[in-house]
Amino acid sequence: MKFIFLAMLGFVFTNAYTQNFVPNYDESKIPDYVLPQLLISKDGSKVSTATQWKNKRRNELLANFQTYIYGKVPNGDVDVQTQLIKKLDAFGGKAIMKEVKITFSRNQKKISMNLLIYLPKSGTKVPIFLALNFNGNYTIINDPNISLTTSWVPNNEKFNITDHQATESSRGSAHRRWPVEEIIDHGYGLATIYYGDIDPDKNDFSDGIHPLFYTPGQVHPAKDEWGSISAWAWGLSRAMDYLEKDDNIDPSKVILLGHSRLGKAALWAGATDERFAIVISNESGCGGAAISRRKIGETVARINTSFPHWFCDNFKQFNNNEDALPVDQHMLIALIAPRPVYVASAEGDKWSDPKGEFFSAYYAGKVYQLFGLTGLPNDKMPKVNSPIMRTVGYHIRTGKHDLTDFDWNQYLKFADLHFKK
Ligand code: GTR
Repeated sequence: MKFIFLAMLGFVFTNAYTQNFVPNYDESKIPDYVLPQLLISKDGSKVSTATQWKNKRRNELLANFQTYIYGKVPNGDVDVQTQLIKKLDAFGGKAIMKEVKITFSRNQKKISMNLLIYLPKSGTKVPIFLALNFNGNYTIINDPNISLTTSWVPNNEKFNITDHQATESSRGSAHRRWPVEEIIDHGYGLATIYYGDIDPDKNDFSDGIHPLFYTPGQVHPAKDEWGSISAWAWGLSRAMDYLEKDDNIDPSKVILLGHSRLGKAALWAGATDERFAIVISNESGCGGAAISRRKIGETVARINTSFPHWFCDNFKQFNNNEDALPVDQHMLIALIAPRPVYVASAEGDKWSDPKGEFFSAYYAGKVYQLFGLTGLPNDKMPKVNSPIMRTVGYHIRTGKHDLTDFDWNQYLKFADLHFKK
């Protein structure tokens, strides 16, 4: 009874806050702020070499992001079973399509995620993009061979989804965001997973991967334990465990890509798992690439209220209190160094704060310089549709919040630039 009352109260508060929230889009109204120092260690010492960064500063920052923002993955092994469920020719025989079911079990509970893979038939181990998708593997392309997801999906009248179960009517519905044949023709593979297989995107910690790691009696992650973004990132690392074993894939050339909330997950996975060779954030915004202290568009308080399950509970201490954060998001980008990282924004996506995303990418450059690599050339945002590609890449394109062909074309070029040199 008490729990139901509190849940109702929470719901009323969330709705009221979300409805009354007025985002600031005026640069002149940004409060003065000082970014935490990237290259000064906790003990006050200066970080001036790549070794000092790798052995000391990087660990301090990673620990802060773990404790205060995304949450720690609890200790303990999980049993993993991998099963190849489909292997077929695709695109008239120039590619193969595979479905790999990966089942995790622990604590008498189990969940499965389905990895959908397209690979060009090239005779060599290919580089591959790995990306989570929003609505199910079967939505990324109109291919009748792809299994419908059996995980919880959001209801959607347009696609006749009324009981949180995927229906045939949304097969291929997201194809515009997934130029699979172009990726194949470019010599790359694509692997994708429905993010809801790992943890359904709702404020409910009784489903998804979290309960497998609970201690006896636990029903919710501890304050510094993983929220959903960290869980999705964990799933990406488990997909990587599989990619490393696939004979047709080059595990040293896995490019992690994510859009929006899945861009936040891609950045966090790229920060925590150094096996990912390149990391791409497409319009990841607040809690992703955007500087939190700018408070433009979506803010920490707003994201923690609308999506209370995305970050760890400790992050809520920083609602309307960004200056107290021990880190800011340029440090997240820096955690990816020395591996190439690409941050992308869209002009019409003010909610994600394009300028704040650009600044993160720019400031992270200091760490790339320690490795003798080049970040973005200066703190002036480039013109729209004029990508910059160094070890750090950035573009702002025309158009709205989306993942478009323009974006993909840049990512293919960026991957070529770093893999084919
Ligand atoms: C919005 C959210 C953003 C972004 C976006 C998305 O509602 O406020 O942080 O993640 O969703 O994932 O499409």
